[in-house]
Amino acid sequence: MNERWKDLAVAIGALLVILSASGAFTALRPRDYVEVKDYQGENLGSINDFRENSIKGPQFVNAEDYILEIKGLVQTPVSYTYDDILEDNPSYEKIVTIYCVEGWDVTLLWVGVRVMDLLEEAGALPMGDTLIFHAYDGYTTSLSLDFVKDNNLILAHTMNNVTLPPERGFPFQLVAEEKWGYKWIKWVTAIEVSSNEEYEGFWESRGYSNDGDLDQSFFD
Ligand SMILES: Nc1nc2c(c(=O)[nH]1)N[C@H]1C(S)=C(S)[C@@H](COP(=O)(O)O)O[C@H]1N2
Ligand SMILES: [Mo]
Repeated sequence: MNERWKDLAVAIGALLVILSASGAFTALRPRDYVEVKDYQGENLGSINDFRENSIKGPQFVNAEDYILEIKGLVQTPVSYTYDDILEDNPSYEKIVTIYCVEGWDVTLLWVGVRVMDLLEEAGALPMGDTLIFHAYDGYTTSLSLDFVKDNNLILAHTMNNVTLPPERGFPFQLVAEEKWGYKWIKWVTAIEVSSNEEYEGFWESRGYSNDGDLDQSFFD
């Protein structure tokens, strides 16, 4: 390296130290580490192994304006910011494979908050047995509340140690383990407690099974 480049490198280094001390990088929360590719002996796929075929293409959600609503059959509707969700709830990690009906799958390390923890403050009413998830692109899907509870389903904010990129669902994607990929809603904006077990989301109302169980055909 010649001297001029060395000086430049030192100047950039100093600038980075000042910026990180001043908190300018806190916007990169929760984590922006290098992607992990294996974890506790398991080989993981990559966040680049997905095929992007969302109904309206990638959505770009701004963390500063983001609100997650908990609504429907609840004692008190509640709205959370991105920071509220990450700061006030423990995060859990799981290695789970997502299978799309189009024939691809990816196994990743997911980190996120439990859906049931997010419902606690709002308080689901006794007749609420279904959760309808709404997304920024108008997509919806639903699951039974018992399934979400019994499997400790999480809304992931991190995949393979990297904050979800916009096209992967930033800020949150539902990790709907044991269900086909169309239940893994991205860009989640609201969780609605409902008593309508027959509710059909975007793909479900177009002929895909409402149970969405991986061990069954995805056609109704
Ligand atoms: N909001 C939203 N979530 C969505 C979708 C979508 O179109 N919009 N597509 C679903 C489907 S069919 C799959 S397989 C998974 C993963 O899709 P991806 O590879 O496009 O991320 O996201 C699911 N979640
Ligand atoms: Mo899919």
